[in-house]
Amino acid sequence: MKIDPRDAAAVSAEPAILVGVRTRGSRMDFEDPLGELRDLAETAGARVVGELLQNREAPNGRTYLGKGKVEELVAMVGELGARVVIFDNELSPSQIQALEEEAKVKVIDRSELILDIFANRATTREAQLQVEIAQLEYTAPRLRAMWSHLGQVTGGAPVGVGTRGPGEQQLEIDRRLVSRRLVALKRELEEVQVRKAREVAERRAEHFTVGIVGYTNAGKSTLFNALTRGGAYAADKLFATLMTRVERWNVGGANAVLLSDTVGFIRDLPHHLVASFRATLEDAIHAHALLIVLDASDREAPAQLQTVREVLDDVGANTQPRILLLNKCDRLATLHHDERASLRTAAEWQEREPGALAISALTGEGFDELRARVLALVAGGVERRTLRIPIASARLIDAVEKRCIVHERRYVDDEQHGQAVELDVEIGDRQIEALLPMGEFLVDGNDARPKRAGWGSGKRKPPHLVDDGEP
Ligand SMILES: Nc1nc2c(ncn2[C@@H]2O[C@H](COP(=O)(O)OP(=O)(O)OP(=O)(O)O)[C@@H](O)[C@H]2O)c(=O)[nH]1
Ligand SMILES: [Mg+2]
Repeated sequence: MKIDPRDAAAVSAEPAILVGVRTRGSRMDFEDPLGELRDLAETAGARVVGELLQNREAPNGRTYLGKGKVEELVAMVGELGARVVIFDNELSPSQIQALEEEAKVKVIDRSELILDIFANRATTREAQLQVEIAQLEYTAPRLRAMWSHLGQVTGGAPVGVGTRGPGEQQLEIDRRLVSRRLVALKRELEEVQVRKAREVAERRAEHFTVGIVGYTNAGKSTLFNALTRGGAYAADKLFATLMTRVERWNVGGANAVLLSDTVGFIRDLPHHLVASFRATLEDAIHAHALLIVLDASDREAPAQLQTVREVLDDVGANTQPRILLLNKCDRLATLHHDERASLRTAAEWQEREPGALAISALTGEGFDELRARVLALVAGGVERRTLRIPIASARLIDAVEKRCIVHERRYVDDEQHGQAVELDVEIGDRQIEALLPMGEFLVDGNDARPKRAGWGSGKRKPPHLVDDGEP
């Protein structure tokens, strides 16, 4: 038997009713509480025909919604011909079961919806493995509910769970099949990930790496494409990107870094999903620096930034320097006055987030400053220094000329070192380190080689910059 819970949770093209329960401390958007769920549902392909919202101190244990609201929902389902009900909240298996008994249609929650989107987007083997594992782990305890979905899928009236559904024995067999499949999938994923972790470690040891992270739809892939040769899929959809991409980005002179585009974040992502995200975010977690992309034209930007920071903490990406990018600044001018009034102004952002940089991934506004900031990170503490390099080390001299600002050149000839060139340059610690593999030289009269703190602390091999073309 092939276990494919995707069929069970798939919502494509189905008339759907969205339901949200706003409890105390909920992070829903106040003005449009179901806005994000609507985007998610549409991204998954559902047709939203109705919405229902309830404010409650705490959810109802059995049906999440209060009794009266459940009746309202049942009536709506009938009137609007809905085939699926999508909850913004995370439901327990028994709540799903109880709601399905009442509504007589499929009920899924936000996590299942997100998983459904992931399932449709997953194109690489790694992403497919991650999605299937997350689905099985999430769905396995809901097998009963799943079987009622399958009852519908296979035609006929919805099966009342526990009445005409599969017997306990069948459920037990299915649970065992699920756990066996999980073991096999996890083993395969582990192999893929060991290889991936090795690649990431290699990249990190040899290059300065920069990860682009941010809320879904913030413009990460658009920025990535604008800065590099591109190739990342960018679209006005949630979770357009599921796998990381890595490309080189020239940040000025012959200094290039490796930039990675990553999967977007979203609020209230359940923990098992975060776990599968973790591997997807390997590049970002181990990056030397992070660019946090925020859609500054979205009213929810402050809450989204908070989510992004929480996820970064969760996955352990919290030691490297970060640059906050206020993206889509070109849109601000086109917004209606009322819409703009609900946004933070650039000045307000600056005040709360010193160092935030307004950019537009579409028009390229702010890119020069962004390059300069990243270059400063790459270079380390830039100072004016004098380098003495043997004339014979043509490659080294060339690299310095290309990567640094050179104020003066002098040719010198000393007995100990022979013919050399002295360059007065602006150069950072990391740039010096990056030059070490190319040959011996003096910095302000001292051998350049004494130990310096590298990018990858404890790494024996000094990391170096990517060479864009021949020096
Ligand atoms: N006006 C404007 N639109 C932008 C800008 N940057 C991105 N967009 C649009 O925002 C939408 C989402 O862009 P993506 O680059 O796919 O966003 P993402 O962060 O990669 O999204 P996910 O991969 O889904 O997490 C697209 O329709 C882009 O054209 C910008 O600076 N200005
Ligand atoms: Mg993307």
